[in-house]
Amino acid sequence: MSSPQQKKKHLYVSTDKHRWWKEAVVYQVYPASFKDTNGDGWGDVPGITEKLDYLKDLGVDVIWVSPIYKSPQADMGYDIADYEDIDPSYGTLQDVDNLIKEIKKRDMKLVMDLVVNHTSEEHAWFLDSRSSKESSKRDWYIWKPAKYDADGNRQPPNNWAQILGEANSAWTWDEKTQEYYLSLFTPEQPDLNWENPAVREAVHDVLRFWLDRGVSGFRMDVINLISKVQSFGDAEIKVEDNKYQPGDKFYANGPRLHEFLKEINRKVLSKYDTLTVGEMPFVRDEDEIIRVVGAENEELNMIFAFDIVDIDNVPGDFKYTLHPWDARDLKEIINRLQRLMLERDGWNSIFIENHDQPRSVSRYTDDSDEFREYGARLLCLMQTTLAGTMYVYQGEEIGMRNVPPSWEPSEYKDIESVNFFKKYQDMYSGNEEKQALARKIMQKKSRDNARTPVQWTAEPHAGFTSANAKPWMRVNDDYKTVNAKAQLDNANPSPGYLSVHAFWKRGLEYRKENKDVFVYGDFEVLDLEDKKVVAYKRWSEKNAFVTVLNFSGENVAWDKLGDLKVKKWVAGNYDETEIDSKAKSGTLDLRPWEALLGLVE
Ligand code: TEU
Ligand code: CA
Repeated sequence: MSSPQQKKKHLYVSTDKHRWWKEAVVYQVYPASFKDTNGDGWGDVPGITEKLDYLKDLGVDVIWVSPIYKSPQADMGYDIADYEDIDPSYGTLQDVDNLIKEIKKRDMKLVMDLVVNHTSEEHAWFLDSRSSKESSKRDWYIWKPAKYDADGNRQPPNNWAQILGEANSAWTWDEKTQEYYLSLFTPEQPDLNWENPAVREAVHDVLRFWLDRGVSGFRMDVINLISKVQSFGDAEIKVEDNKYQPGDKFYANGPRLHEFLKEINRKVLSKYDTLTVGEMPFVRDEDEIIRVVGAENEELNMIFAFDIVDIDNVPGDFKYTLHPWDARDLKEIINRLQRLMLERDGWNSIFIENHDQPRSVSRYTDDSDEFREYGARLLCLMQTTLAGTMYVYQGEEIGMRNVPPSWEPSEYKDIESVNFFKKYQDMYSGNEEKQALARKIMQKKSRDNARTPVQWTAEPHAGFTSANAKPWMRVNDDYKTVNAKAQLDNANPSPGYLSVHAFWKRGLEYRKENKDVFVYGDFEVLDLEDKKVVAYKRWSEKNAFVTVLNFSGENVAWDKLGDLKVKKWVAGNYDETEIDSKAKSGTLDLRPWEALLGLVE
């Protein structure tokens, strides 16, 4: 199979400690856009309950719901005003209890989104904190006096940029008490002060509240930002034409992060059987990652690493930039993270979409009518054959696309897009080229792309809400052809082809049947150098598979199978009635975006 040298390097490694959360298929629901049941154009909790049979049938084990707590929705619920209540736009606590009951009935689990780096400015804790410098909750948040420049103008305490609006400072001035508070994401999202033990205890209570109500774990929003370097110094100047600078060196994986995570684990999580996944932007350091997800370290089960979803950002710059990439970049990331977890007993999460990212079929493949379904099946084949816990984002299973380029900027609702577009209008007013670039970047990178309503049917508003309602966000124009019903009704659109949905369903099933390989098995990348093809081998003591993915719109004669011999091609994104005619060794002729999975001798 592999050369003797490689064999020596890769004695069979397996993270063979079976856990339910390693084998689980997690489906992310972005509730506002999932399913509306009361005709107000906004998705709701009963809408999730209504679709449980659909999710069960797809092969989902765990449902992660983005925030449904009480919130003024400045950042779509990632600004929480009450951790122990549900926003009326989503329903009631009783609706959630009912959802949990129905989920359990189907032998599935619910994971909540825990947003505790910051609260809403409308949370009672913050209202109290900002009421006076003497408030007992003053130091529940991060308050600092102003600085003054040479001309005597008031300036924020340092030069950090706001994450969801980089033209602005990360600090917000409070007129009443004449100090700044830290608000890394938006002024409506003040950062909690985790240095204060009372804050940490209050957070622990939030976890207990939901665990005792029957949830099975948490996706922890930007959990690696909770410990800040207490000097609050200026960040290095990296983006020349911006007043404020990326400050992540000071707040990502800060000095007390591991202490705080271990405390959560010891005091709360260790008393329950949970799935925990920490969202961790900015971190690339392997030791840092293993400190969190290493089996021995008692922090979190896994993290969301940003390597793949940052692949097209200009390094060191902000996210709303465009940067070319090819299969080599993707392979480098996959290889590094797969090997890291095997060699150091950690655990991966496998995802390429969520509510903060553009649609994967548009971003990593070709979403034209000609290739969209091939691209979506290719990405499914990739994800379902990698080691880690699988995350599927709503609509990914039917190959939903980015919003069309023709949409006006006014269709973009996300605060991050709004701030970005405003920055370009302010900075480059009258410059048509820059305005066109801003629109292009938004269409390629904005979070709105993933937030259009789920396309259930070909009926008005794609069946997301009632015909006479106005959905909170416009439905993608392609819903008449791209929708779940069409793919369920016609799982075999032509002989040898599966609909994207049917391909996902079979892929998830196959992954579970062969979990010794796909979940727990070893990994070896084939040929890091090729610019178009991503390929790797996965194996256990029983079986070995090879995945070959042509990440290009061209025909490729690929000859890097080496001494691997394919016994049988078991899945492909082209006509599977002809799959047996594909070469089983030597040179493999790949069509545009062709993807193959083979059982290896
Ligand atoms: O996102 C954190 C984050 O850093 C990015 O993914 C963010 O979306 C941005 O695009 C970076 O440029 C989490 C949530 O997933 C996101 O929806 C929230 O807006 C954010 O935290 C604040 O809670
Ligand atoms: Ca509703």
